[in-house]
Amino acid sequence: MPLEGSAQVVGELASRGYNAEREAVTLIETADDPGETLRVVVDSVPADTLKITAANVREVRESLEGGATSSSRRTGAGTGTTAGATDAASTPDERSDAPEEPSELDTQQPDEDPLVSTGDSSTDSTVGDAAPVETGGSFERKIDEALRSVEIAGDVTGQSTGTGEYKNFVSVFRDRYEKLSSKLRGRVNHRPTSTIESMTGGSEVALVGMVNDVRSTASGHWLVELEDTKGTFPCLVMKDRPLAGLVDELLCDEVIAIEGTLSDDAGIVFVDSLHFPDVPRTYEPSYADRHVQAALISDVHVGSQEFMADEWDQFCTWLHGPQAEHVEYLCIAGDMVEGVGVYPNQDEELDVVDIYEQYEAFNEKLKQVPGDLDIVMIPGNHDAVRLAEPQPGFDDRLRDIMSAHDPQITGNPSTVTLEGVDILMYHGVSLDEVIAELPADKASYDEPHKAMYHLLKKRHVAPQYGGHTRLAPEEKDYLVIENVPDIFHTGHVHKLGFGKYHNVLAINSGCWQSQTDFQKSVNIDPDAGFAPIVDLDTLDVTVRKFS
Ligand code: D5M
Ligand code: FE
Ligand code: ZN
Repeated sequence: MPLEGSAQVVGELASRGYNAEREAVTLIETADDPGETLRVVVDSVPADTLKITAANVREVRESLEGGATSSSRRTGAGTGTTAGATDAASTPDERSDAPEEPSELDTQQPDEDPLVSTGDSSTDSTVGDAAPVETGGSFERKIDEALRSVEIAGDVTGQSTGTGEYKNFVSVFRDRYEKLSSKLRGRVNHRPTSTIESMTGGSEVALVGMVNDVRSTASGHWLVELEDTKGTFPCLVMKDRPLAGLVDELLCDEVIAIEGTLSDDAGIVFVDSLHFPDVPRTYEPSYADRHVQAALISDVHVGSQEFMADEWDQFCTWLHGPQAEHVEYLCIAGDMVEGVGVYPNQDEELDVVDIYEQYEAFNEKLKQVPGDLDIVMIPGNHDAVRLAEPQPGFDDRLRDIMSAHDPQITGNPSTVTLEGVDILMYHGVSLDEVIAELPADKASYDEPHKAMYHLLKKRHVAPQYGGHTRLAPEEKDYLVIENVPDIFHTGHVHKLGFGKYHNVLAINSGCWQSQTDFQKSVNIDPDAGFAPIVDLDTLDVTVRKFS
């Protein structure tokens, strides 16, 4: 088997489910017979091996070729037999530039190598067909793990104290009210509902409350009932006022502020202005200090008959290739597997029926990803964790199964900070609700990022309790967006969309599952096989297409 270049070695190994140390790839590539060397290496490593090491390859080369092997690429017996473009790298100049250190192999990169193209990295909002590396060429990712950082906050895992009792509901809503009202208090001079009741008719008043009910009156005005810790108060939004256009954005249980005039009998407020906790317009996001990228994906749905294995393979081959050399992080926002019993008749479309076997199969897919990526994963509604949000990260048994490349597993939602850039990861079940409740021009499946904007505006990832979204009552409300993230990453609706809201990048990341029968029946046309790639130094997005 001729193997031309490290990209192809990586691809061959990946297709067999292995990752490899860079030096191991180099040692295979420079062997007398790279194909035979790779085959023997793969045959000789223990069955549970995830990553081929340089030592594995050296051992095989010593038995096949005899003598010591060097990790330096264009030296030794292998050089003469490595065909094509890669040999062009062996010019004296490039060799003299190349340090001995094997991890700095990039300096040996031939400029003219046609497969080395990085035209994807800094273009805003680009969608490109990824050119997976199939043959020849070579590249080296400059990886300095010391520059990496991954921090996680807001994770409910291990912190869940809710028992589902009434008092837990009281405390979660109280916490929500506290956190969100504090964001509004500075903007209006509010009074508690109990005080407003005893004020003189005609007074100017302001109120911060949770939306308890929204209904239209017989004459077409809107009655919004707000609740605070002291009681409830009816607020009337006149239909001919410009702010009436905001009423159709309201969801029950979100926290807003209003200012208005008290009626003569002090029984109702006529609303003059309405405020959301919101993200300040002037919000200045943080950026990474160097050019580094994160791939943001979700909804892999391994175990479904519609899981797109070929497209996933292409994505992973691309990740190993030169165009992905700056991709050092992979964030997966839920629905790793298809799960069992999630929706009626789902079993008819299962490829793998056992939930643990689904996670085993997912782990095989994870093995295809380069081993030097940092991976962060949260669960979704198809995953085997409690459905109610906040969802804790996977239990130990599932963590043990999904161990390839040692991913960091955290709850849904969580804030994941990559080199100073805060990414709020949330699976996105509430998006169905936002899209169902809001008018189509404000939120739709075709523009899922606009639905995300509303969650940012409400500073809560799942405001409405008791609908599609199941909420677990905890002592505190993990679903409040306390700090403004730099990136908001969701999935779930299987549609790709991204845009900026007050400088926050909102990305809904599509899926790796083709249309299911249910989706066909309700006209959901999924965006499957896309990988949005974010430059963490600029927050620009490039979408790679593998379908
Ligand atoms: O859901 C993917 C999208 O499809 C999400 O918008 C919900 C919707 N969906 C899919 N199947 C169903 C059923 N059976 N009922 C209602 N809505 C559904 P995901 O949960 O990621 O598969
Ligand atoms: Fe999904
Ligand atoms: Zn989902």
